[in-house]
Amino acid sequence: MKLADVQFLAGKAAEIRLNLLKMIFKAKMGHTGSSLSDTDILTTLYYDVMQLRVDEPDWEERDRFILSKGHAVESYYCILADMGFIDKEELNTFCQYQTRLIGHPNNKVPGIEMNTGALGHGLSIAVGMAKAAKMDNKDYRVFVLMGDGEQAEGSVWEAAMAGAHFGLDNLIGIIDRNRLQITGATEEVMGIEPLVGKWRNFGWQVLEIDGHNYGELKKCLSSTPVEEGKPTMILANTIKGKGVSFIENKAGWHHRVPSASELNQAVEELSPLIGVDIDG
Ligand SMILES: Cc1ncc(C[n+]2csc(CCOP(=O)(O)OP(=O)(O)O)c2C)c(N)n1
Ligand SMILES: [Mg+2]
Repeated sequence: MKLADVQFLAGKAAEIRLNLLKMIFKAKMGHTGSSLSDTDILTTLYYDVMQLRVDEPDWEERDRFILSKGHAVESYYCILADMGFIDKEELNTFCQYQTRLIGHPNNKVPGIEMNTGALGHGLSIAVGMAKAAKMDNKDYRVFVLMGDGEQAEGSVWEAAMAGAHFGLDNLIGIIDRNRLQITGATEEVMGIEPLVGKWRNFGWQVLEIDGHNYGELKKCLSSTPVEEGKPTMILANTIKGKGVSFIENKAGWHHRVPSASELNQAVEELSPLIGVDIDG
């Protein structure tokens, strides 16, 4: 990956992180740690990987994306606004009375395929979409982002079987492996290891990467199917709260709202990363 591309994505991700923090601060609610955790994954997907048309959100050939860890909607809304699917001004209505920008993904918002939020359902929906593409001889791919705590949902494993059974090599799952869920460490709340072995044994091609490394993200998100006839699962090792020092790796920040002084500190940390020189 070219240095300029990495710099562009890093600058964009910092901007998204700042916008989502401001949005959460204004609304006085939101999933701060969860959204900061997946910002680099979503930024790479939306700005560098997926085939989309902003002026035609329902374009039939578009790649599909489902945010199965729907609580982390803030990074998602901020990216959709930055890309132009919705107006940036609308972010000010997040979680306000009668807004479309409710606290979990809402498919009344252009660019959003599916309402999610009850964990454990995104992969099943993605299996259906990927199967439909195969049946219709379409080339689009289906991406689905799950949480690691979400792996404790039984329905994930039913979908895992179906994805392999139907040979859905157009299906790419991503697990945001930040090792925390709502109340603490995933391995304390409900052990999910060995995760690589589980997915391999369910018949998936598994790739393990650094979920904050744009080069690694781009490479594996772009190079599927890795093996014809097999769905792919990308285990993205991440840090919950990534990008803001005092939020990183703290379960308490799952859905904590920053105070005014915390927001100022986050602005100080993130602002220098925005708008880096992409010619460098
Ligand atoms: C079926 C279901 N049960 C419980 C919840 C409540 N809940 C919201 S977020 C969350 C933790 C999710 O952790 P993880 O999947 O690791 O996501 P992260 O925020 O760490 O990326 C839980 C249990 C839910 N949304 N859906
Ligand atoms: Mg987690």
